[in-house]
This record gives sequence, C-alpha cells and structure tokens, in this order.
Amino acid sequence: MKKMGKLMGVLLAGMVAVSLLAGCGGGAAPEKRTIKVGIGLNEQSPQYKGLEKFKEIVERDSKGRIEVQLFASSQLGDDTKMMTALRAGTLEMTCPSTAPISGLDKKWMVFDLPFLFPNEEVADKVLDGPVGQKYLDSLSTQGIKGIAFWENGYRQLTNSKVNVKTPADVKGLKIRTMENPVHLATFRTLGANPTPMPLGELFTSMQQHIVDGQENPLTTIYLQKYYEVQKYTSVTNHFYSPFVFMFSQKIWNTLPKEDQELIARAGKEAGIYQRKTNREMMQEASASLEKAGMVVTRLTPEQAQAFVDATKDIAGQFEAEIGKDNVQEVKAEIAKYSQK
Ligand code: TK8
Repeated sequence: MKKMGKLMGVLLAGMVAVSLLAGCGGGAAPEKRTIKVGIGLNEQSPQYKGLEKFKEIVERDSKGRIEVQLFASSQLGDDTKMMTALRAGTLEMTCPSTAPISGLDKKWMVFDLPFLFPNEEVADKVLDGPVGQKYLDSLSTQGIKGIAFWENGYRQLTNSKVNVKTPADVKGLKIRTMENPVHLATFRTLGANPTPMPLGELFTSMQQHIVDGQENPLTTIYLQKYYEVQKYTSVTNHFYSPFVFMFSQKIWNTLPKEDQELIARAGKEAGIYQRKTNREMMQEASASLEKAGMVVTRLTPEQAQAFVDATKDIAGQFEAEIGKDNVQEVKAEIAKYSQK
C-alpha cells in the first residue's frame, strides 16, 4: 500500500513539473499548420495578387512552418458561403466585399451607400482609422476575426442593351447586384429591375440574357471577361466597395500569439500592396475594355451629378436599419478627412 502511495506521489510531481514547464514558455514550439484562403475573383485579379503577397510574407516569416493555400474563382463557394465556413471553423480565411456582410450585421450597409466616399484617399483614411477598426472588431460577434480592409473599388455599370448616360437610360434594365438591400434599393430607385446573385453565376446569366447587366470595378469587368457578353460600360462610380480580409474566429482562438501577430501583420501589409496593385491595374482596365470591343462611357460632371441626385434619398431610407449614429459617425469621419 505504501509503495502505491509513493508511486502516485512521483506521478503527480511529474505532471506538475510538465505543466509548469509548459506554462513558463517551456512548452513545445508552435506547430506546423496550413491556412486555406478562398476568394470569388480569379487568379489574374488584384485581390489574388494581394493573397500571393500575404502567402509570401507568412511563409517567409514563419520559415515555412505555416503553409498558405489559395483558392480562387469561388472554388470554395461564394462570399456568403465562405463566411459561413469561417464561422463554422471549416475554412481559415476569405476576403468578401462588405456588401454580403450586411447579411450578418446590418450596420455594414453603411459602406454600400451610393456615392459615400469622395475618393480612395478618404476611403483609406476612414477604413484604416478608428471607425474602420471598430467595424473589423465587431465581426468577432459573428465568429469572424476582421484582419484588414482591402479594396474592390469603385463600381461601374455594364449592360448589353443601351449606352447608359443618364438615370433614365437605366429604366427597365435587368441588373445583377450583390446580395445587399442598399444595392437593390439603389437600382430600383434608378428604375432598373435588380436581381441579387452570387458572382459565380453572373457570367452565364449575362450570356443567357437572364440579366442585361451588372456592376463591378473596371478590373473585374475586364479580368472576368464580361466584355464577351456585355457591350457598354458606364463609369458611374456609384458605390465604393471595400473588401474585408478575415479569419475564422474559432480557428484564430487556437493559434499561438506569435502566429496571430504574424497573420495580422501580413494581412495589413498585403492589403497596402493590394490597394496599390488594384489602382495600377484600374488605370489600364478602361483601355483594355475598349480594345476588347466595349463602349466605355465616362460621364460628364452634369451626367454624374444626375446619378447622385437620383439616389440621394437612399441613405435616409436605410438610416434606421444601419443605425443613425453609425451613418453619422462614418459621414463625420469622411467630412474630417475630406477637408484636409
Ligand atoms: C468577390 C466578390 C465580387 C463582388 C461582386 O468575392 O460579387 O460583384 O464585387 O468581386 O466580392
């Protein structure tokens, strides 16, 4: 009996020693891991180039201990499906537009208000400032760790029927929009017949004339080859669309601190690179679309103003759903950075 007591005493001491060692940093080194990232756009997109930069930084600075696997062209589902996978802990990362995030939290609709940001510089300052950080942090209530804002960009209207120069030209057009109430309301207000649809179904829907048109940044219109099924691009700049680079909160919580810090730093650095690349590629996209046979129409200031005037009531329609304070806070930040 005495022997048994002694043995138990030794075992207990051993267990205490191991747990103490682990507790004061003597634990095992962080383990090898794989991070899967899914996006909707293809491998030529500025978004994918941002992911390649993220992969480069993470694999370099983890000395290969962390491998990043990239999946483009909605291989892992559309934005909404991939966000669901993050929340379930079955996918590590994705980078949706802010528009579908409104399905999780209505205040995100603020970023979809028409003609919200006057230019990219102000957008960067607001999104990278305390208000943007507050939105990223709020995703933790949805099972998502918001890492950084990247850039989709200003959205332009394409269609196969009419060279749109005024709101009246939009009347009756069947336009695919992202799955977002503000986008739907904006195009209804312009007299269109909007249909929400995941990006992956869009090309075929235009090819089969299920929809007459869609709206996306020029780089997407070119790189997704929409010129093969669309005739007209009108540079309306009606929405500025941010991307959100995000991580599964469930999986994030299992990471050692050093991996969390590396992923957060790499996501921010890659975001700065992605915005720069996006803007460089945007410069060439218009000429590329014309070379591919599209009619690209840049609106006159008067024509552009007509679209601003036609959609000026949208913010008021959604203020209650978004939260009046949220709308006013974002608009105050925009005003602050617009004066400088
Ligand atoms: C990509 C989407 C896309 C967006 C759209 O995942 O669906 O029109 O602009 O680029 O977020």
